[in-house]
Amino acid sequence: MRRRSFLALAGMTAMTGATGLALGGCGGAQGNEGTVSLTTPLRIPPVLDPAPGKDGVKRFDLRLLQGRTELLPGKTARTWGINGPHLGPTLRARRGDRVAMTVTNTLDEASTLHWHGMRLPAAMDGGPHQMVEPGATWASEWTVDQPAATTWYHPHPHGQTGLHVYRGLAGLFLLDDTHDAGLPHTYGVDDIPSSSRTVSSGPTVNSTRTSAERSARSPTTS
Ligand SMILES: [Cu+2]
Repeated sequence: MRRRSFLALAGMTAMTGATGLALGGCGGAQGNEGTVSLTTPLRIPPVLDPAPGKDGVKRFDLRLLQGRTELLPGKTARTWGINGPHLGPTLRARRGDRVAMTVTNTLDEASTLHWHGMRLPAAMDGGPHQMVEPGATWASEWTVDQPAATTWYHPHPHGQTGLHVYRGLAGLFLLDDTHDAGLPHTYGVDDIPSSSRTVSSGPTVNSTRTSAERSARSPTTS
C-alpha cells in the first residue's frame, strides 16, 4: 500500500471513532448510503498528572513501546505508543510547576521526544540532536513558565518525524494557569481532546485539539 493512501486510512479511522461517540446512544444512523452502525467508541487518552514529589518536582515516566492496536473493528495493526500500544497519555501541568521527564526507548530504532509549544531551554527540548538510542533513557527537566496552552509532544528524529508520529508516537501536553475562563473543563466529558495526523507529499505533521475551553486559545504550530 502506498504511504499516502495508508495515511488517509488512518485519518478515516479517527473520524469513525469521533462519530461513534457523538451518536453512540442511537445505535445507528441514516446516511445517504443507508443505515450504518456506529459502535466504535471515541478513545480518550488517559491523563498523566503526577503529584509533585517531596522536592516539589512532578516526574513523568514515559516509555516508547511497540504494540498492536485495533484501529478498525476486528483488524489489528502494528503500532507504536507511549506507555501503551498507541499514542500517549495526556500530560498535565500548571504554570510554575517544575517538571522532570524520563524517556525510555524500548523500540528497535532511535527516536526522541520533543515538547512542542513548550517554552524551555534548548538542551531540554528533545530535538534531532538529542536522539534516544534503543534501550537508553533520556532525562529532561524545566520549570513551566508560560500561560495556559494546549501543546503536544512527539518524536523529532531528523527526517523521520512524520513516520514516527504516524506510527503512534504523539500525545497532548496541557498547561493550566490561574486564569479561569469559566468554560467547560472536565477532561473527556465536556473538554474533548481531538487530534489529527496528516502527511502530504513530505512529512508535514499537524496536531490540534479542540474543545469548548481550548478553542478560546491559540493552537501552537511547529
Ligand atoms: Cu513539533
